[in-house]
Amino acid sequence: MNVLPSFKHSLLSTTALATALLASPASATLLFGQGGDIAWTSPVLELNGSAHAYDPGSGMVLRLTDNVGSQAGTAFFDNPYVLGHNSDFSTSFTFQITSPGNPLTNRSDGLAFVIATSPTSLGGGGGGMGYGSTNPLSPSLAIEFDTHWNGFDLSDSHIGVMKNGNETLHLAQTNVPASMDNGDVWKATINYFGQGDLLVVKLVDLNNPAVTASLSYTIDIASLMGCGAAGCVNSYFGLSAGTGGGYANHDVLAWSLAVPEPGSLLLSALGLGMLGGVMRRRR
Ligand SMILES: [Ca+2]
Ligand SMILES: [Ca+2]
Repeated sequence: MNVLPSFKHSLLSTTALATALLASPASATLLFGQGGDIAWTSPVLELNGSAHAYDPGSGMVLRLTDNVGSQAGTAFFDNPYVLGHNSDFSTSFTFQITSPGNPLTNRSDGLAFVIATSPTSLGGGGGGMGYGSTNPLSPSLAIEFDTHWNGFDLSDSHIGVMKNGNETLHLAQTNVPASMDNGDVWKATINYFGQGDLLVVKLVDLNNPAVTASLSYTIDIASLMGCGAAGCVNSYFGLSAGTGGGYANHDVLAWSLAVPEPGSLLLSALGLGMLGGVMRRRR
């Protein structure tokens, strides 16, 4: 494997850092899309189904679906992570859902942050939003930002915590006091604290910051994702969206992903070309 000199340096210093901070694992923050180091066209992102990089005139976005019916799209970061029982992660992304289909009550269906076991995972569209429906991802965790009321939903604008690609079963959910497909830029922030199994989700309409929603839920993600006596399986972080009878453009503008340092070591082992850029911040 070719390893660039800067890689060697980063790998060595990262190894030293990881050794020094065993009691307090460091993390690295990856920044995709607008304002970040990694373009939506980068080969480290696996784009599946209807997902594609697109410039609507305001800069490149990750367009998970166009505003046509019956779409499903996912985008996963290609680096595998082993989510152990004490693993933390933190992620945030800005999204914009535009041109919802007419009539407006047929807007659909929303998008999700997804943890799955393959970077090529692609669920069905409609209410499954690219993580569930006709091809449920299992095991998986999805945090959905749902813009369409189905019979099993709380409302036509809610956040849900979902597992194993089952869009009908909300482990936790909360209303969002505005339509997420209003064309505004929204920011979702998801933090997970492995030691207490605590998942915290926050959402704000950046064009109208008084509009917020949040929820917290206790869930053992490591066990959900197959971490048991025989060890743990690889997990991948991604985003998904779907359309059904109704539709909209589902765009992600920027995505930040703070992951444990060992994942970054694996990233360097994979020989991916921007380690120096992505290892820009540690905590
Ligand atoms: Ca729905
Ligand atoms: Ca839902």
